[in-house]
Amino acid sequence: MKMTFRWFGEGNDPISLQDIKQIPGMKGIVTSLHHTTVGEVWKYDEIIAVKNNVEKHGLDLDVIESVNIHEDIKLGVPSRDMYIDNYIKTLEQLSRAGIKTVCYNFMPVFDWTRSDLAKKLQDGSTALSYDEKAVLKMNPVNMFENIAGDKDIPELPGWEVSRLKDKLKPLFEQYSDIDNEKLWKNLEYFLKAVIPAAEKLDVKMAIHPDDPPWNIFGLPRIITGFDNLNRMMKLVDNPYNGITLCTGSLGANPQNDLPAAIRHFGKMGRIHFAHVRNVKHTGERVFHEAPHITSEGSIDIYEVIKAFSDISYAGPIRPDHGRMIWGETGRPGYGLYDRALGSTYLNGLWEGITKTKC
Ligand code: DNO
Repeated sequence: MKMTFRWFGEGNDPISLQDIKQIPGMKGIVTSLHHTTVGEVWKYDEIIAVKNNVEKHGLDLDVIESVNIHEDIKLGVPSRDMYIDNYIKTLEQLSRAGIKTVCYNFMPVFDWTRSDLAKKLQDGSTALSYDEKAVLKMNPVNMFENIAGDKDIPELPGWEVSRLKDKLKPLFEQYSDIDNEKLWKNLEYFLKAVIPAAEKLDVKMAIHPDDPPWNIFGLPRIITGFDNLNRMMKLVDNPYNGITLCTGSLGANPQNDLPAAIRHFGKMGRIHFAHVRNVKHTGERVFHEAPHITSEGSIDIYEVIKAFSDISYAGPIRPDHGRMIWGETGRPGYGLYDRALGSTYLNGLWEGITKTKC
């Protein structure tokens, strides 16, 4: 496996590439053109400028997370064809720049959803948390304000709050007609158009599981577990139609057997990217994000890395959300310190497991 770190770009992330390079064992960067608007075609010059900057710091630009999907594609309205064309054009530019893995998700309206972005844990650190009862009490139209509370929190990745702000109400109305099966149809339409192009361009598509992996606010969510991941892969049975194996998102549902999923999809050659983090379940659909180490959460991270080692996973992996520790402030889930600790722990597990294998 190749250790990578998510970075939000120059001027958009308080963490520098140099900070990231100083994390022992860190090899690559996962980023996006965060200033672009969903649906537009990315410019080659802008992609290459980011790539050069990353490489200048001794790191590789391994994955784009994410090239987001326009809501019209998820809704299946006629303008989707134009947005799908644009999507393919963006993949062409990425391929031309030598970037060969793209992470994306197919969640309607909201990306990852939490009830609190800074839940105080016993040791004084703060973590992202989810409590279904609290979420259900929220008005989704004011979702961001609800979870940010009085905290001065920058925009969340994937949320595009400013773009969506005035559109949430009409969007919810449009989605009132879309149930899980219709969303499947719209995903199929997208994949049938995009995967053959991705194959030609040698760009691996890695869908990210829904977080949390169940419907919220009456919006459908379909990338939720083993059977649905299998169904997604069968829609277009092509190795370029793969997944981001995210232990935190899938692991929010204790029914999801992560090591089994890693072995199964890994043997099929469909895991193109991995996010590894721990969550602590404290009730039914109640959890908070925990330090990566197995003893602190509900997911056995040793077993997760063992499964990756069993499939000889050689792709990019990154620590995922960290807590805020040691007084750090910044993007919820994306501070430097706890993610750096997470990455060295994951590398340590990998070294231990692979060296003791005969
Ligand atoms: C949250 C991330 C997600 C992820 C997207 C992929 O921290 O895991 O925002 O990047 O769902 O498209």
